[in-house]
Amino acid sequence: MIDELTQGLLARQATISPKYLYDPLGSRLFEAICELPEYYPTRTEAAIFDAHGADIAEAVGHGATLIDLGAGNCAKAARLFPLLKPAQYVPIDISADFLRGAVDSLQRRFPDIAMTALGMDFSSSLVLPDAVRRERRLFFYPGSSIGNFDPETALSFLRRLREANGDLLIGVDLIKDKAVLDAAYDDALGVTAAFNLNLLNHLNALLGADFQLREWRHRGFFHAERSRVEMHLEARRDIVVRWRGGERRFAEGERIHTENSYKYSADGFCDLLRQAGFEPAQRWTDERNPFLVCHARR
Ligand code: AVJ
Repeated sequence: MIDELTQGLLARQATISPKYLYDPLGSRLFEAICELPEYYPTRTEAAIFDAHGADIAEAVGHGATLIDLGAGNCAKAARLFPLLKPAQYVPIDISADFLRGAVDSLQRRFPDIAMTALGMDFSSSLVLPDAVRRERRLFFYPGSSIGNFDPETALSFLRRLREANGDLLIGVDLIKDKAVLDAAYDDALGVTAAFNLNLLNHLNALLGADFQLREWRHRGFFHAERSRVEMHLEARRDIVVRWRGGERRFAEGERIHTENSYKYSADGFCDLLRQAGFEPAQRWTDERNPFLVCHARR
């Protein structure tokens, strides 16, 4: 992890993986983002689950082992429990402590569902312990988190899910107006800015770095040709950052690339699922704020 971070900071285009946005404060800031008027994905996806819950439950069936990738506060999956009636719930998140707090209270609310919380980074490898039943696996990957991978990496990730013997219920954000996307990733209240800047706090803690947050500015915008939203942190002036074992100079205006959030067309994403060996069996969308929920069979 330390190597990954320092290499990223020293690269000509400095880059830090978005998974480092999620320290305990970052996870809470992300929860706040989901409540912003400009950030439509969470709300739109929830509306799709509400409108088509019965269909989704019929497609998925009861008694599955629901494996929640990037579960966070587990709220999305919990809302589906009454419909899907899973036999086992396996939330996975890189923010392990945050996850445990959420699962403890969830287990009290749903004592009949066997729960196994896993604090791990599933993006690099997906080794599930024996406690996770092999039959009837359903990977749940909502919120367009798949958009953090570039399409090639998304493809190999999807292949890995398929090889892990699961069907898939996935939510994917779709291409839409630039103005809507720009506002969603650079909101008026500045919560997304705080979320992005907090990455520097996390780096200070992980690396013993001396980032001063006031010297950096949030950038978040849609790049239509690349079909993705990009987030960057931009130096407000010439800065030298030091950490245990290294340093780097950033010129005024120079950026650290912190996130990509790819936006797909519904057909384009279903093609990707097919390339990964999945059969996209059913899809549900919201026309007003284009967003796709898809059930794919292995
Ligand atoms: C959690 C990756 C789906 O890309 O929309 C929200 C993260 N970044 N605002 C997204 C995020 C800035 C989010 N994902």
